[in-house]
Amino acid sequence: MADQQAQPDRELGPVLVVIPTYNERDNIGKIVKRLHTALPTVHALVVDDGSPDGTGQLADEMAAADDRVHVLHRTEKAGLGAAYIAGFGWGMDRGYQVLVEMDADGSHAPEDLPRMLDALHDADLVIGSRYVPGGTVVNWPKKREILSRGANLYSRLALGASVKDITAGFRAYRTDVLRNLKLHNVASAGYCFQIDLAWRTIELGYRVVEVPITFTEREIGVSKMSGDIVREALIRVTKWGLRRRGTQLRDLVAPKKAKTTSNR
Ligand SMILES: Nc1nc2c(ncn2[C@@H]2O[C@H](COP(=O)(O)OP(=O)(O)OP(=O)(O)O)[C@@H](O)[C@H]2O)c(=O)[nH]1
Ligand SMILES: [Mg+2]
Repeated sequence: MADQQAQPDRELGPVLVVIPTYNERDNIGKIVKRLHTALPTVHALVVDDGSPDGTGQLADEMAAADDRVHVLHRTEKAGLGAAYIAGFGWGMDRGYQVLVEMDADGSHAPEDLPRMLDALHDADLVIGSRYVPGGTVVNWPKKREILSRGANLYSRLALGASVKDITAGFRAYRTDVLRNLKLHNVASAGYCFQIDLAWRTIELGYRVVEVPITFTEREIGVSKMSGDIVREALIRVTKWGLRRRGTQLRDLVAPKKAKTTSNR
């Protein structure tokens, strides 16, 4: 039971760090070790989509040796979003009060997580942000950084959101927030999933706080970023943005008949 084993913070309750993996055999051991050095009592859940390189089996061995490590096996590669939703469901069913998203590739430093959890005392969602003062990106190719900054700017303008790093994948959610985000109708698969969930959280009026982090380009393994993932984000964010504008226009023209704003 989560309540009995993972008590890093009495006020926040038990914390589960969800780590999606696809072919991260050379990274997973190191990242979980760093996590438990930074925060010895949090639990980790590896959500593996049947990695051909044996990441899932290695995670099983880690779980057998350490009660703080858990593994969720899925049969096929179905994208980051689906892996997180499965992991969140696993954590919610077991009573974790905080659910953290963290990559396995070392881009997200577990050493930044204690500060993020501190900030969660006064927030509902904490985003580990590259683009607030103090946030940095290390070793990223210029092209990759331009893509990320461009995606953030476009999303902010389209959605009217003030979050500086809305595509960021290092986050801590209060579980109660996630329960209200209607995760069953999230279809976003790639990093659009991050935009989708952040925007749902903002629209429901929750407190979102950005904490500066150091994001480091992966040193080992292969990125899963692809043209399809970028296209998905572009199409969905444009659609949500247009719908938002439509609702604003309707509110202006016929305020009494206006419906509640919704991005779905
Ligand atoms: N379970 C699962 N994990 C995935 C999938 N795609 C990516 N991941 C994991 O999600 C994390 C982020 O993926 P990356 O390949 O690093 O992609 P990224 O961080 O968006 O892009 P880069 O900046 O290029 O690294 C890593 O831990 C991956 O192993 C997937 O389809 N299923
Ligand atoms: Mg990465």
